[in-house]
Amino acid sequence: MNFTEILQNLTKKPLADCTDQELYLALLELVRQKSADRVQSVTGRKLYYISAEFLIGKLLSNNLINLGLYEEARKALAAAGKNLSDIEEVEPEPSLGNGGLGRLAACFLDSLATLNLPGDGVGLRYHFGLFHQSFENDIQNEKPDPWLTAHSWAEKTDITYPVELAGKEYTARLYKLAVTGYEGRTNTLNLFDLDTIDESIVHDGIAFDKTAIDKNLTLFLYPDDSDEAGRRLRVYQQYLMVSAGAQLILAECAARGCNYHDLADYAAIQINDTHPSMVIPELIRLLGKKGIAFEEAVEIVTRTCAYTNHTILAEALEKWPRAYLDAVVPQLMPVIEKLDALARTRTADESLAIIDQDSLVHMANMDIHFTHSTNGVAALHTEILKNSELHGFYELYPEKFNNKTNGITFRRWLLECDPRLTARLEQYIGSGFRKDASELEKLLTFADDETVLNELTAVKKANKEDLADWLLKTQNVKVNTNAVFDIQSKRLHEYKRQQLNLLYLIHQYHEIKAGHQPAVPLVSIFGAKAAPAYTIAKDIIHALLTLSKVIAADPEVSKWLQIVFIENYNVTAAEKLIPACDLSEQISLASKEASGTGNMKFMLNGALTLGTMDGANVEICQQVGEENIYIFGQSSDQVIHRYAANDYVAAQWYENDANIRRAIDFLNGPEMLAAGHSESLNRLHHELIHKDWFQTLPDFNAYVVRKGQALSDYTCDPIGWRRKCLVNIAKAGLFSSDRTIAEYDHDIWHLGNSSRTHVRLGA
Ligand code: Z16
Repeated sequence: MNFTEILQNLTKKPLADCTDQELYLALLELVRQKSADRVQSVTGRKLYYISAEFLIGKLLSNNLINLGLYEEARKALAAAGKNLSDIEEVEPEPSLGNGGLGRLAACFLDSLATLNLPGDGVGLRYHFGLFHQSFENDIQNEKPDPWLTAHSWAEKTDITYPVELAGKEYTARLYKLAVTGYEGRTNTLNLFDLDTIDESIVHDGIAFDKTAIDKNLTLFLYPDDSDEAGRRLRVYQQYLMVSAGAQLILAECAARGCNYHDLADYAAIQINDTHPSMVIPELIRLLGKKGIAFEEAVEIVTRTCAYTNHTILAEALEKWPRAYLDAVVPQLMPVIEKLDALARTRTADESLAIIDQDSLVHMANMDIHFTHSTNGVAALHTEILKNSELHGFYELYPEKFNNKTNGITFRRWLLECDPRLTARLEQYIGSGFRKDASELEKLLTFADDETVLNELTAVKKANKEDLADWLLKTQNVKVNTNAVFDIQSKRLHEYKRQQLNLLYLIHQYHEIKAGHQPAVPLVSIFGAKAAPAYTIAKDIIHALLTLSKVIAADPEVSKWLQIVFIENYNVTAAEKLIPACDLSEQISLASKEASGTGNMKFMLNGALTLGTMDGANVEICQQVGEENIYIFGQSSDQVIHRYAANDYVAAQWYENDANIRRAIDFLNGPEMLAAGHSESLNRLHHELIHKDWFQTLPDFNAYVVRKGQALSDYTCDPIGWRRKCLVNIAKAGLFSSDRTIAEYDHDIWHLGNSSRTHVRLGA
């Protein structure tokens, strides 16, 4: 059968007569069948990547590419007058993650399957995932974002496990989603849910009754935690995930012959941030029920589990009041108390305890004591963990600490999102880079080939035209594709410093007004969701939207400057933005961004980075060399010292620098107040002068200068600019998640039969 016949067998009528919806369902079914053919039996150690988030994005094209069906499908559909990209639009995006951490989990699943490693995900089947963002009156508005349609990638199974929450028994049901590898095996993403969830209790945006657990437990990813009921609900969610997950792991291992004493020979469990940390006491509890004594269970679990830390922001390291745990998971508290007592026999340092004097349970502390590996996600981040944030732990367990610099899957972030660039690369260096990312370095031989450089410029230009079409269609804005496309897309957080970019744009507004024309027109694009209860983050969004209007209304300025804040930034939007980017904004306060992964995606697609020496930017700089990246700002050491000395006073910077003052005072000056909301603008103005916790002002001038340099290079030396882009693409291979996963496997997991684990336990 040819491809058209195969598809027609599924649609039961000529393809030309099918709706896009019918074709989507046929392709979904085809992918199901083909991916099932690639399921392999497991021998030896298997990974369970347990995570509250898997930001998988749309799956149709990704699966077609990985199964080698994309081109055939595209051609068969085209022959029937159908467009695969129209069919892609039918698919709702599963937004089961906030940002980097969730997307990393999705990239890791792709690489595990691609490398033919046995590794499944364990998580929750949220009904809505992250909220849908719209702007109403230039203010972020949140609504549910449904993705579960009648025919969904996640298939319901008959497998259920009992989970006890607050003394009541609930039934967790397993849904399985096939994870295809690129020319590799098929693994599984296991997602748990309750049958009793009631989507109709959601009202007024994303509000719902937080007490009706049987109806609301898996409604949303990260329900609003600004009140206590919301925080308790997170504990409920986390325990549902880890208890059902632990039962699944034990059942699968037992079915393969595990006698529980040898669990570590059958399973490796990676704990993704602290959200799944309760899997440690839960496994110890379940092993106890199988007749294994506490001491041995602790050793088994320590050998089986490993922990990844994704942040040094203290407020992001979870500490649960023990009263919550007493109420929600009373069965775990005796175990957690014994773990606390055991930890206290290993160290007298109170700050390393699990239960502190205020009766807070420190989840990360439990992870580090009772897993065999703690890793950071970029070289700088791991060094900061070892030398400052987790220094006491590092002294106690030096052998547990290791670095695993993040990575991204090139299937989604190059082959799928940038087919033009992919085709050119194949023409220059062959297709080996599809499986071995380090082959991108072959591109360096073309660094002085002007034909190649001009072709790369043409690719970028065409991608910018595509983005311009998409912006017109979806956001109703027109952009000038001769302008530099400068993009900052990531969650809205003060440490990521969208407000620094905002102050720059105000500065440019004034400069243009004063007759200082910039080197080139600039289109400054933002994509970001703010946590619903994060007031200052929402104020920053409002200020950018308001400034965007002020500029658009001013013909003198709008010739040179345009701000586009796209609505509802998600994986699908990222796939449109990234290939069209010239300048990638990675401007977090040094030391605060653990790694970043957007930085890698932009680089791979031939954008240059404007960034601080933070997270993986440091390694990007090392790869490409200082002449191929725009670095500015304080170093992480300077920042850490400033925090330690506690002597940063924003108001002094404001008073002593006329440019800073001019930019900040514009925020609630007459032009902005006429176009925006005074309460929000005044609040942000006040925050920047009197707090500025993430030290925007000390980096302001350096940022203005460096960005100016980048824009003038872009205009004055287009060939030199494109050569820098080429070097960035060529040097991006290090940031393939295939490399990251190979390192995890080599150092921590030892999957399959290749080797048994011989992990050294702590003191
Ligand atoms: C998250 O996305 C990250 C850290 C965290 O503690 C919680 C969430 Cl939801 C991010 C980091 O901020 C980012 O630097 C990193 O690249 C990403 O996790 C993946 O490691």
